[in-house]
Amino acid sequence: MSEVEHKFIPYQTADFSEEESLQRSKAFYELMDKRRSIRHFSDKPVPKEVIENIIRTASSAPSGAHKQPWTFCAVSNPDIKKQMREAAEKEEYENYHGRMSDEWLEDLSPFNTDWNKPFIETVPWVIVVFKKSYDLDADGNKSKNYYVNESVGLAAGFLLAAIHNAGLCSLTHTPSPMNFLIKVLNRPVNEKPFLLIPVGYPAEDCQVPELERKGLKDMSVFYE
Ligand code: IYR
Repeated sequence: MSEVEHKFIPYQTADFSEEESLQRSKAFYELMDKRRSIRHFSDKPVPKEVIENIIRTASSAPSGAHKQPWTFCAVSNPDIKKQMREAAEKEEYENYHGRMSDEWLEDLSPFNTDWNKPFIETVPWVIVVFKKSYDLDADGNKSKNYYVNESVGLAAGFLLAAIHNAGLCSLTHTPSPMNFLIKVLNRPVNEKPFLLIPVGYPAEDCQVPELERKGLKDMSVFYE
């Protein structure tokens, strides 16, 4: 056990009334309920500062022992986007031509997806989220991270919410396997790709499948 005294500071939440909490919880639900994954993006630019704020928000997520075991790579460089598109399409071609089961392909049919991923090049920004299985300092010393998948999943959730809150659209894309991203983005050995997230505005003719969300009764249980 360490003998070091660690500093604690006072914490205060916003002091909302019950009525304010009710209104805010409803307004936030209504905002988030409008979020949809899209696959038809415009090439309209998004300022770098917006992306920086979105990434700051993502990195405010809780993580195991506050290790923040993630790296967000924000790519607007056209050559790198082209390399990512080509490598993703190569893997996805194999997925759609034999690697995915018939049941899987059937489950995906409402979404009209295929191996073509032009949006990786169209969008102004692609954010690739990496998880750090362990930390590595400048001298090559390793240190542990904890609950890495849970932590990075939470940060990715914050990221998607921040993207939507800024009036932008995203897709949680997992070209599989994703190891080509390590090479293309020149990431260190302790980082593994977690999600590839195109970020931008929808194309003018963008459509999304008509989906229903589960109601409260079908996805929650209250024990009062
Ligand atoms: N990675 C493929 C297939 C795919 C799989 C699932 I599960 C999805 O929800 C959507 C797509 C692709 O991106 O096309």
